[in-house]
Amino acid sequence: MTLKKQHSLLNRANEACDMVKKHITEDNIIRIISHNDADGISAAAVVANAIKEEGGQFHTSIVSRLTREFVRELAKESYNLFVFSDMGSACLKYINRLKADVIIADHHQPAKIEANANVVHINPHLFGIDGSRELSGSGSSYLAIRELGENGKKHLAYFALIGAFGDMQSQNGFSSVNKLILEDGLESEVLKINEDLKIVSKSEEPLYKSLAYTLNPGLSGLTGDLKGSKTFLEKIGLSYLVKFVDLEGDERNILKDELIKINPAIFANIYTIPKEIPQLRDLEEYAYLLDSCGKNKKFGLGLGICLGEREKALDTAIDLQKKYREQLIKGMEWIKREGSINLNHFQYLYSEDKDLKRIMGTIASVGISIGLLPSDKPILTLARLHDDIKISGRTTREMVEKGVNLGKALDDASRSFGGQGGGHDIAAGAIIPFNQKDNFLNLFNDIVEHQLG
Ligand SMILES: [Mn+2]
Repeated sequence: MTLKKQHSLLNRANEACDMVKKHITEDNIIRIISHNDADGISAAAVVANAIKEEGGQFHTSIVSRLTREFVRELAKESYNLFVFSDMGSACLKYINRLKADVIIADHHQPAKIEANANVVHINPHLFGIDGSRELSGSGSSYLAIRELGENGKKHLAYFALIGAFGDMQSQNGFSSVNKLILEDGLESEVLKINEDLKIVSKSEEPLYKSLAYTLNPGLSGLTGDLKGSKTFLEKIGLSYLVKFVDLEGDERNILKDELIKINPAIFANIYTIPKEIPQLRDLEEYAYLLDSCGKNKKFGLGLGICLGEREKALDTAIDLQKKYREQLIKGMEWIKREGSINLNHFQYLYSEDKDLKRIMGTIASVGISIGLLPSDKPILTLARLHDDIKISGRTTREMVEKGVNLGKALDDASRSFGGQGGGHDIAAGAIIPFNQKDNFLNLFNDIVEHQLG
């Protein structure tokens, strides 16, 4: 059954591949529109890299949200092929009106309408595959170009996994279509797996920063805590200023044993591109770097790095990441101090602070993973933007198994008060008018209660 679903999905993707091939042959510039997070940027990158390798041309826009107005503007452009990656499925109604050929390569919950004949719609949900953990937007996009060229594009499969990491689809390794993509990457020999400590910036930062900046998996007492990390390293007899790569073998073993005591998941499979420079070698860290580009609205920078730009572009991106990490540390201090606001069936964070607003989603997840916030309730983060509130929601796999569907709950609750929302069962978003905040929170609480039966 599973294989049959995958087979139907791959068949759909091959239709897209033929479409891309046709437009490259006709020398058409291909218009790519993608989402602004790590998954969206890798999605645009995998398509753009494939087109580039085949001698084709592309024009890319990275946007935070696809609106009806934006699709209307696109309709005025004279391109013959539009590719929507990591977005588009929810906007099918408007995309259907485009007169050109269209590929949608998405993994968010799709609108319940049929695609027109000129639209190839790739989305795991259409084939009974779970888009929140079995395939990312960059994965859907990779499938759309997988068979392109003489030898296919398996050497680009790693971009699909960068996106999967960006969308947190790798909690216990990769499964389903993500696993198929992983096998493509291994087969191409561009990608390697080995077991090691999953701490970040092993060759760039002093050890205490590597520990404090490690978010996945979270390390209680160390993640987000520079002082805690220093104290921990002093206690186990290691210099906190040394870099991980400069540790002796026996020192690495001490560190490994002590970190495993805090969280066994810290020693796990690492996915790397050995031929890459150290800063981009680890796929998960590559995703973090793209995420900081995205969060700072430097989408071109992130995409440029994926297309091979190094040196200055990379320095700028790493600089952004440093600033972003400093903000995360402050954010972690904030939730440690304030905690979350609790209703019966969910908890939330609210802020009007410019810096906090950008990182609230991340600190909410990390806060739950290291026990600063309760894990038995979904969490919403509410960021005020003038007259609106931007909401993002996350929960755990366990809560989803109990019936929680945040995409549906946020969609229903926001619509009732003139907003809009949607997404995945485990992670979703919405926008509501500021003056409906309390009504929204109460209704959302009722909906989650109802979902929990
Ligand atoms: Mn995505």
